[in-house]
Amino acid sequence: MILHEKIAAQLPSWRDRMRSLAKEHADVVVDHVTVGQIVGGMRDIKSLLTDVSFVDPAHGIIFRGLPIPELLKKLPKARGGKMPLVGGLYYLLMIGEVPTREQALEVEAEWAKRAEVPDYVFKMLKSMPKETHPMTLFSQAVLALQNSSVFAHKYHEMKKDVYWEAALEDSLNLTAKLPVIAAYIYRMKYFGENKKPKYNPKQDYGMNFARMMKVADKKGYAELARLYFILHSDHESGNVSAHTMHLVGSALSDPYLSFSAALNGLAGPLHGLANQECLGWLIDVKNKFGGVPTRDELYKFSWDTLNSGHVIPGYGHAVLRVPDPRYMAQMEFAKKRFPDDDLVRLADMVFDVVPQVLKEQGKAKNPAPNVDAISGTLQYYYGVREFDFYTVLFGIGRALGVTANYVWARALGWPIERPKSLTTKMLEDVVAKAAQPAPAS
Ligand code: HAX
Repeated sequence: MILHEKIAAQLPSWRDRMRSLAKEHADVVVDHVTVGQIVGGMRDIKSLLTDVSFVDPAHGIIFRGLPIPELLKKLPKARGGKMPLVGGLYYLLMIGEVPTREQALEVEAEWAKRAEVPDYVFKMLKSMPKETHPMTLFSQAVLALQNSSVFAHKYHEMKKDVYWEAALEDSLNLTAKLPVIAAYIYRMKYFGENKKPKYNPKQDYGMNFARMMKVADKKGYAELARLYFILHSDHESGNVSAHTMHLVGSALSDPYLSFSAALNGLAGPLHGLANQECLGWLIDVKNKFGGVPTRDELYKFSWDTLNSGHVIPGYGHAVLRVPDPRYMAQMEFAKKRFPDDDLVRLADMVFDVVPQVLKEQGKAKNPAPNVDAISGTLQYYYGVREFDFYTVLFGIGRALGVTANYVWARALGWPIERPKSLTTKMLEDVVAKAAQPAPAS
């Protein structure tokens, strides 16, 4: 299988690099850590290692060296579409090279072979109370699949240096099944259907998802699904979902256990729920003014939001200092396909007005839009209007990045993660010591 061959070929040199860092340079100091970082959620502490993606304050997320515009240009496209094959992105994340069309299609073919979901998973989902959150269902389904984990089954007979092979098998099996599970949850939860979605091997990942979701414009939605999954796939290792996968995986929990945990983190309101908040805010504006407001009305509405103690959702970012290229890519998608849609016009006006308001307020370090300022609007346009489902879509995309990281973490033999804790008293002692005058020399 192509991913296996390519990783195996690269492994010796990666292992050499890792060995050299660990054995010859282990004492080199990388950074210092402040009290503010410790009490501030470990913010920006440079302590994680990944080669799959990197968030650059000026260029946004860089996937294996490619910023988003370049990524979208270079990856091979789906047949009859302008958006890349998701299989091509997975190849890039795993291997670090832009695939040919054939290589991207090989990954797609692997997914098609592995997409069958056992019946008991659907039965379990169906038996859950109706009001269960779709992210809970999604995470449960992933956990329910854990008994098929190759990694878990082979664990006792495998040597450490082949863990990655079982991890790769699990990652391909898992990512193949996610669109089927998500589409089932969608049709069951909101439309009361109980039919098992069928993956069609003649269609790519994006088109399969669009067809199984049964949206009206399948071709358009397949393009959006491709873009959406690609843009949400990875975001370094420090955000909650990526870090959870990394941490749980470091205990050698298999990819199903680790990804289910990552989904539970993604389900938190401070992480994956932001896109629905943004769309909600836009719809509030639209409802209040009976359509797209004037610039002045929007300016006042934005200030009212801030003055009532709320943030303007979709704006600001912990790392980025420019408009998020993921926002720009989605806005370009919308403007090319449905520029006259009210919510798209409104989102565009928000892009014009809100940064100015945030600058006047003077708090946000980055007054520009992030990915969530527009992603819900695009789903809404295609008729996927059940806000609480949006995080499930994010989860399908995120699986691509975190499983690639998982495979490489096992391939390079990364150890169990174990940062050190201090007590509050210890931290206060450090502060008191730092405040003492330096002894005269
Ligand atoms: N509206 C109002 N105030 C904002 C703001 C916004 N959009 N963005 C930042 N600020 C405020 C912060 O609340 C903070 O105020 P306090 O000093 O009173 O606490 C101040 O500006 C400094 O914040 P920052 O350093 O610029 O930003 P943070 O790294 O602390 O936070 C956030 C980054 C994305 C959480 C923040 O910008 C925010 O709350 N934005 C709105 C919500 C949002 O869009 N979330 C989605 C983020 C994308 C994502 O990761 N999705 O998974």
